[in-house]
Amino acid sequence: MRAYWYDNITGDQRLPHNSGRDINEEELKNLGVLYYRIPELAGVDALARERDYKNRDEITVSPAKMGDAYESKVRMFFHEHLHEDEEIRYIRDGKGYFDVRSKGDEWVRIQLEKDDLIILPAGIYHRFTTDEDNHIQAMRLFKEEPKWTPLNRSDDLDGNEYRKAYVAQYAN
Ligand code: KMT
Ligand code: NI
Repeated sequence: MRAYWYDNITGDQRLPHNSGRDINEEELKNLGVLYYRIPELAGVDALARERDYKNRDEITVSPAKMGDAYESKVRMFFHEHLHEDEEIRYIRDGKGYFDVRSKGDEWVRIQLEKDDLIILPAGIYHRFTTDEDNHIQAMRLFKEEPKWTPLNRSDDLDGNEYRKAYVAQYAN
């Protein structure tokens, strides 16, 4: 895992976009984002049990797996959105970037690779992209079934109870 301020330069989302200014784990924690390195699946099972997760799936994002749908999927994941539930992403292979919004509404880019696990709190605005290698395999863990849906950023979401709870706890 490596985290840094996004450089905001227009162009390919799959490039590193590293401004050169790093962010540490403590700063991620202040945004409600938790990071763990977990080499064994048993460790993930324990964490999931502790935090009361009930569902999981595995996704491979690559042209080999997705064919013609790959490019549109990558664009879709990169739309800024939130979820009404905390979510875990556990990387099994390949690499990718999760971008999360800072308190000041800037992008923080988090590079994840195999054995990296991230917990995103409910209500945080974020987006995802593969990198130039165009391959990631990830386990996605969900607390509940009905809340998996991404809600794209909009002013309407300012009144969303999960967004409000996130802002109250982390973003003011
Ligand atoms: C998300 O919530 O944005 C995602 O799950 C992206 C795909 S996981 C590699
Ligand atoms: Ni998401």
